[in-house]
Formats: sequence, C-alpha cells, structure tokens
Amino acid sequence: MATKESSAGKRDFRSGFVAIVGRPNAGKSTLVNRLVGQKIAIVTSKPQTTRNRIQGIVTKPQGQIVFIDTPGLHEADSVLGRQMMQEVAAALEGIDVLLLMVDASRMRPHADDLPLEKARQFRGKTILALNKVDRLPKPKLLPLIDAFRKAFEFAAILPVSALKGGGCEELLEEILKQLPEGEPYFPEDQLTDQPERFLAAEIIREKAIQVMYHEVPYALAVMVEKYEETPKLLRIEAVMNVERDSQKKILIGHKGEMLKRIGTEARKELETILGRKIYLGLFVKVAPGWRENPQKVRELDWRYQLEGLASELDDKE
Ligand SMILES: Nc1nc2c(ncn2[C@@H]2O[C@H](COP(=O)(O)OP(=O)(O)OP(=O)(O)O)[C@@H](O)[C@H]2O)c(=O)[nH]1
Ligand SMILES: [Mg+2]
Repeated sequence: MATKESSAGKRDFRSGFVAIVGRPNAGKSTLVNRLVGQKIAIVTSKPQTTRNRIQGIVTKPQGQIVFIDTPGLHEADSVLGRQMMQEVAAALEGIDVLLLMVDASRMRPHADDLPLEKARQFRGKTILALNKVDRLPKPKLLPLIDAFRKAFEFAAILPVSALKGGGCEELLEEILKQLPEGEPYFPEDQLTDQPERFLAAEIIREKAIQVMYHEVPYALAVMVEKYEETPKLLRIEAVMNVERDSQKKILIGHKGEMLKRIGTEARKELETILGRKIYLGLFVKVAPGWRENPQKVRELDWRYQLEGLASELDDKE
C-alpha cells in the first residue's frame, strides 16, 4: 500500500518520441535547440543544412519528449539527397507523435503537398507547428490555420516562433498531452544522442556554410579525425571535404584567410558549448563528386564513423 502514492505519481509521467518533419529551412533545428535549451543542431539561412537525424531530449516534471530533428523534405537528386530522405523515413519509425513544421511566413504554405503527404502516410497523431509567425502579419494567421485544418485532420495546430520563443511552451504542453504515460527513456540531464566529436564537426560545417556561397555549402562534408583530451586543452583536428579543386580554393581563401575565419569562429563556439579550451586544426581535401558516391556518402556519415571508432577500440583491446 505504501507504493500507492508513488506509483500514482509515476502514472502521470509521459514520455515518447516526436519526429520534426518539414521542408528545408522551415526552422526545425532552431526549434529543437530552443526546446532543448542548448545548441545541439546547426542552423543556417541556407536550405538542406541538416543531413542526419539528431535526437534532442527535453525532460520536464510532467514528462520526457525525445525530439528527432530531420533533414528537410525535398526531391532528392543525388545519393546524399536520397540518403537524407532515408533519414527522414527512419526517423518516423516507432515515433509516438509526428510534428509537422511549415514556414508560415511563406506564400501559400498550405498549398505545399510534400509535408502533408508525410502526415497522410504516418497515420498517427500529428501536430502542426506554424513557424516564423514573428514574420507573419496577424490577420493572415487565422485563414492559414483554417486552410490547414481543411487539408488534414491534425491533433492540434499551433503558431510558434522557434527563433523568438513565442508559442513554444504551449507546443510542449500540447505534445505532452498526446504522449502515452511511461518512464523516461534517457537520464534527465542528457540532451542529445549526438557525441561531442560529431557536434564539433557540425559546428565547423555551420561556420563554413555561413561564410560560403553558391555550391560550396552543399559540397562540404566535415570529418573529425582527431579528438584528444590533453591536460591543458581539447585537441580537435578536422578535414573539410569538398568536391572540386575550385571549391577548395574558395574555402581556403586568399592567404588562407577564409579557413582561418571559419576555424576561429568554430573554435570560439565550441569552447563555449563544451566549456573547455580547444585547439582546432582544419584541413581541406578534395573528394571528387563524393555526393554521388554511395561508399563516400556512407564514410562521411557520423554514424558510420562511430561504428569505425567502436571497432578500432575493439581491436585495441
Ligand atoms: N524569423 C524567423 N526565422 C526563423 C524562425 N525559425 C527559424 N528561423 C530561421 O530560418 C532559417 C532556417 O532555420 P533552420 O532551423 O536551419 O531550418 P531547418 O528546418 O532545420 O532547415 P534544414 O536543416 O535545411 O531542413 C534560419 O535562418 C533561422 O534563423 C522563426 O521562428 N522566425
Ligand atoms: Mg535543420
């Protein structure tokens, strides 16, 4: 009988997995960072920034939500693009709630069928987040909600601003309502499933995308080759792979200025996130046409690298 109270308390706790799916640039990664309260996913103004699914874990007294950030939905025209769309499909497996996100500030977002198609295929509870409402004139909001309501039977439609934070608490509450009762999946202080060394690779890629233009951001893949704790600092060495010599030249810049700038910005941000002094060494390599090479696309994927690291450790034992 003594357990009655605690088990009753437990019964109130909800937990589950929620995939965030939408077009590139809708603000999915911005939302995950905002809800988790720390940067775990990179954000840029250019579409197709996220390439892998990344878990962001939010633990509240009422429950735990494991968000899965995903690459933006698009018609893939490369091996990399198809792999990104497979990441979205994999993210949808076994989730409790689908969180569809659209950029509400765009022209006629309700006329875009690709995100709605995902919702139709999913068949489970789907919440719609209308993002970037900070950029939407108020009179436009209600007609937009109405149009989406007619297009699909959402469990809820919520206007949010992932950037400014508006509506985000309400969104969390609504998601928690839709989750089943259950135990947390992760310790309450865990924020992501992504190892630090891959966050480091992503931060470097973000800084490069921010200063690059044309095709260079899309042709870039960053691999951390060394990640060593020394008594004084964390030593990171990373290779930035691009597809062509011309892209390598742009990335290095005049007298190496561009590379230096990317390195400095990445190091500073990583020092803030990881709370350690960091040495960051950056190298640029050409991996010709890697986005069209299935083997290369696999090798440059952090999950694949993680398997490699695990077997390296096994070999040493
Ligand atoms: N004004 C405004 N901008 C936003 C909001 N949310 C995100 N953004 C901006 O939209 C751009 C894209 O944001 P991301 O979070 O990278 O978008 P994403 O959906 O993850 O994009 P992909 O990874 O390419 O699929 C960035 O410039 C963000 O700052 C918002 O609520 N309001
Ligand atoms: Mg993203």
